[in-house]
Amino acid sequence: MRAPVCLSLLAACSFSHGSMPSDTQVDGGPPDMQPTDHDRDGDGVPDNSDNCPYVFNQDQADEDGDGVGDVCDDCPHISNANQADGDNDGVGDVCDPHPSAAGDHILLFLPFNNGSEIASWTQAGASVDFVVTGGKLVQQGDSDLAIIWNNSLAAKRVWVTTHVTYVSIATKYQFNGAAVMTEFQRPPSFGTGAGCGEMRDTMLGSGAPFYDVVTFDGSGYFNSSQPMSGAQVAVGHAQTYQAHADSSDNMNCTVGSMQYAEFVDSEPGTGINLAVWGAVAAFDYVIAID
Ligand SMILES: [Ca+2]
Ligand SMILES: [Ca+2]
Ligand SMILES: [Ca+2]
Ligand SMILES: [Ca+2]
Repeated sequence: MRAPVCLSLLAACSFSHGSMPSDTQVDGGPPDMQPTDHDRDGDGVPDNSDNCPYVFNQDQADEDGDGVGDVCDDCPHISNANQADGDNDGVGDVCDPHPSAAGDHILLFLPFNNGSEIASWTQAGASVDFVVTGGKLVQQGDSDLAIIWNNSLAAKRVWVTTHVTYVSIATKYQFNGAAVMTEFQRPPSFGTGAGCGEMRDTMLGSGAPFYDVVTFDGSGYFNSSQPMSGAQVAVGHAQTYQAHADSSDNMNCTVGSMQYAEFVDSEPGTGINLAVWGAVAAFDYVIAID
């Protein structure tokens, strides 16, 4: 019975040869190398759906939702899908402190998606309870003073930007507010430093003004800057703070559209500081550009 079967197969093969497509034509021979198959950074996400096809980022985190992943976004905190960068220094035009002069770079960007981002940060103050949750860094404690900082960065000349939302206000304290700071020193126990943010002083009475640059030393806070307008420390209030100290020790503070500069006796190397007073505040991110 074997011979007829073999003959039949041979006949079939002979008949089809030349009229059917070759094996290579049918299945492409070697594995197809279509764009959908590429994963140049090896993070398991194919290039055509990878928001950073050249940088390993399994989590595909995209803080500003512009379709460009955090690790390859030239302004990871501001939506800029076109990634325009006029001076080609890697910092996008919309967040470049010097958009027409190359030389800036992103020193640090923390989107607060993972607790490991603050593992090396040091906390100070009473009842401090900073946690990373829901993509934010939240100071949850009912604290009169809470400081968090990272001493690994010489932040004096760095442009530090954060976005904060007030979750609740602890009315039992005189001061309520939050700030990003380019200096903080301890001791003395209360600390000394200067920050850019907003503060409400309840001792100033009803309709109290709000201040941007905040300075403090071992004995108290000093709201030595200008009153705020159109902004207030209140539940739900959200604002962007940017602090930068120049070579003359002027701290330049931007709160929303307001800008203010004040002399501070700043010391380099004291790291990036985020502070909250008498409030529960949530920080979306912190970015440092120098
Ligand atoms: Ca990939
Ligand atoms: Ca992005
Ligand atoms: Ca962006
Ligand atoms: Ca640039």
